Order: sequence, then C-alpha cells, then structure tokens
Amino acid sequence: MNKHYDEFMELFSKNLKDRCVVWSMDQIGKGTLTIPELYSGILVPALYSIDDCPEDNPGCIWDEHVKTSIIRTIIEVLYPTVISLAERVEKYNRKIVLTCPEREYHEIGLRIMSDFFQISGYDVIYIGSNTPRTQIWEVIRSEKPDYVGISVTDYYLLSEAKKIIEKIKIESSKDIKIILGGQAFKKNPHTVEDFGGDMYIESYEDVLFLGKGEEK
Ligand code: B12
Repeated sequence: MNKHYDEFMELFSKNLKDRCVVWSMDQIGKGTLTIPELYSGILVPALYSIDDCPEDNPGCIWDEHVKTSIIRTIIEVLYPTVISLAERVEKYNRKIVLTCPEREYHEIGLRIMSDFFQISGYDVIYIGSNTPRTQIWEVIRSEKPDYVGISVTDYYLLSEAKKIIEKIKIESSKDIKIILGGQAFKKNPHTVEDFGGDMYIESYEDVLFLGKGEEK
C-alpha cells in the first residue's frame, strides 16, 4: 500500500489533477486496489496530509481547495464502479440517511462513507453538507430510514448535532439508530453518548461489522 500511496502523493503534491484521476481509475480498473483500499489507504491520508496555512501565508487556501477538488473528482468518477459493486452485493434492506449539520462544509468523509454503505448493501440517501435541521427532519419523515448518519468536523457545530439528535429521538415513532462520525466526535468521544448517539463509526471495516451485528 505504501508504494501506491507514494506514487499517488508524487502526483497529488504537485496538484497534477488529471494524472491523479487517471492513476486512480487505472488502479481500480486493473484491480490492484479495491475501492475501500483506495479511499482509506490513499485518499483519506492524502486529505489529512494537507497542512494548515501558516499565518504568514494565507494564500495557500487555494491549494487546499485544488487538492480537495482532485479527491472529489476521483470519488465521483469512480461512482459507476460503486454502483456495479452494490448491484452484486446482497441487500440488507436497511436505509441510511447521511448528512451534516447546517454550516458544516466538510463532507468528503461522509461522501466516502456513503460509498462504503452502498457497496455493503445499504440503501443510501446522501444529503451532504450544510443541511438545515428542518430539512433533516423532513427527510426522516418522508423516507423513514433505519439509520441517520451525522458528520461533524468543526467542533463548534457539535451543539447543532445535539439538537438534531434530540429532535429525532423525541419525535420519531420509529427506533432510528443514530450513527455519528467525523473529527469532532473522534476528538470528543464522550459527546457520542452524551448526545444520545447510538454509535461512532469511522471505517469500511466498521460498516461491515455493523452489518454482521445486524444479522445476529
Ligand atoms: C478539505 C478541508 C476543507 C474543505 C472541505 C471540502 C468538502 N467539500 O468537504 C473546505 C475548503 C471547504 C474547508 C473549509 C474549512 N475548514 Co477545513 N479542512 C479540510 C482538510 C484539509 C481535510 C478534511 C477532510 O476531508 N479529511 C478527510 C476525511 C475523509 O476525513 P474525515 O472527515 O475524518 O472522515 C473520515 C472519518 O472521520 C469518517 N466519517 C466522517 N464523517 C462521518 C460520518 C458518519 C455518519 C460516519 C459513519 C463516518 C464518518 O469517515 C471518513 C473515512 O474514514 C482538513 C485538514 C486536515 N488535516 O484534516 C481541514 C480542517 C478540517 N478544516 C478546518 C477549518 C478550520 C476550516 C475552516 C473553518 C477554515 C479553513 N481553514 O478553511 C473552513 C470552514 C468549514 C466549515 N464551516 O465547515 C480545521 C478544523 C479545525 C476544527 N475546528 O476542528 C482543519 C482540521 C484544518 C486545520 N488544521 O485547522 N476545509
């Protein structure tokens, strides 16, 4: 995996978008990497490697945006592969809504988890970033999911997630399980239980484990 990561980073560090995209498609096409291996072993660490802008160089924000866009494009061009993997897997008959609270713009982690749930047989409704509380409630009412997955990166937005969870727990007639994820929960693990979340998940293996628990 290190060899693959190094190959990718050689291109990614120079913002060679087209070559990053072609390289990723090649690995999946040839079968040298699976989707979870590419996402978890290469794309996620590549994103974490993006450094903070130093205070004396605020101009580096554009670079963060370019790099984010490279990863985003790779994930979207591989979506047809995700569809075909999902078609071949046994369905769980479980529906999950994936969303971020209002003002949370970090959504790539959630987007990656969306593909992981999909290739594991879940019926996924991916909403994504910056979703007003009222809209989260609307989707729950109309789609009646078994799970709601909430992603928070910015810890200032944890209180918003808490309000969302409280409303779901109080108002839903169905026993909806709340799955929490993202850096804010990872760094403040007590909040998962304090807010009434049912579980914290962060990887493809966790999704497989969740499915196995369900089968029992
Ligand atoms: C990309 C990025 C952005 C992009 C986001 C683009 C997008 N569409 O997602 C943009 C440019 C918009 C952005 C903006 C900002 N960002 Co920013 N950003 C990042 C960066 C570089 C990478 C984040 C990322 O995608 N990580 C990779 C993903 C895959 O990891 P992940 O989210 O942890 O997800 C994994 C798991 O946690 C899990 N998971 C995540 N969510 C969920 C949900 C569920 C349900 C489940 C089951 C699992 C799960 O699955 C994933 C796979 O394992 C980090 C830097 C860093 N070193 O982390 C900063 C970082 C997160 N940003 C930061 C900040 C401060 C900001 C800004 C406020 C200002 C700024 N520096 O630009 C704004 C405002 C954003 C806002 N209000 O939401 C800080 C956060 C600090 C904090 N408060 O905690 C960081 C850490 C940078 C830093 N060192 O200061 N950012």
